[in-house]
Amino acid sequence: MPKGYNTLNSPYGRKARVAAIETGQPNIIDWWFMSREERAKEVPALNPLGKIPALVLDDGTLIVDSPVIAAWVDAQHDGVKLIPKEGNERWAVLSLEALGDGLGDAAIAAALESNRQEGEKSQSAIERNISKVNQTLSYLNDLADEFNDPPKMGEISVACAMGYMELRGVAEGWRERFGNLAAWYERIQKRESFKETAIPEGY
Ligand SMILES: N[C@@H](CCC(=O)N[C@@H](CS)C(=O)NCC(=O)O)C(=O)O
Repeated sequence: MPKGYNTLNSPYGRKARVAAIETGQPNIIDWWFMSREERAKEVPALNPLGKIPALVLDDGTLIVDSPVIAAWVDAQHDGVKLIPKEGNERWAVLSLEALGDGLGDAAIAAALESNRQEGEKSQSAIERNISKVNQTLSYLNDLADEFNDPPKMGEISVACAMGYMELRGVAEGWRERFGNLAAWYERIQKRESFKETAIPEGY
């Protein structure tokens, strides 16, 4: 069985797990949920970028990063695809997935910078990243009424990034400012795939 390297709080790793559940393949990957120390020790030998998620197939093929792992998961079943095979719908789904990933990047960067010691942290880096988060939330708020239901890979990526954003308290008060998006986010959290992959307390 393919071996997956992951953590319990990664929005990117969660995307791949949600994709597996949404396509009816909950056990297609044998995940190792690593601690931060295990990741630092083990992952660079597989993925030179040292990042999770990473997937190693039975023949040793390495698959990175999360959009490619998600595409691999989607290629393993014959049902309705999370990533449409052709047409403008394909490019719209992949672009929404990329926006979700970028939202996760900005939320992580803001959270990491905020956690640095006083005197070492850059207020301008924090503000730049929070501004990217807010701009993206505003853009998504305008699109939310047209989101796919059931979700495709774009919506999955956005919701996973927002889960991390909430966990770290980036963009406080976003629900009041972006009501459409908040209503959609509440609905998607009720899906089995999101409940099963919720970030545990304490992360
Ligand atoms: N673009 C990558 C981002 C992956 C990523 O940033 N993973 C983080 C965890 S959420 C990581 O492994 N960070 C460790 C590091 O950068 O050393 C993807 O979509 O998979």
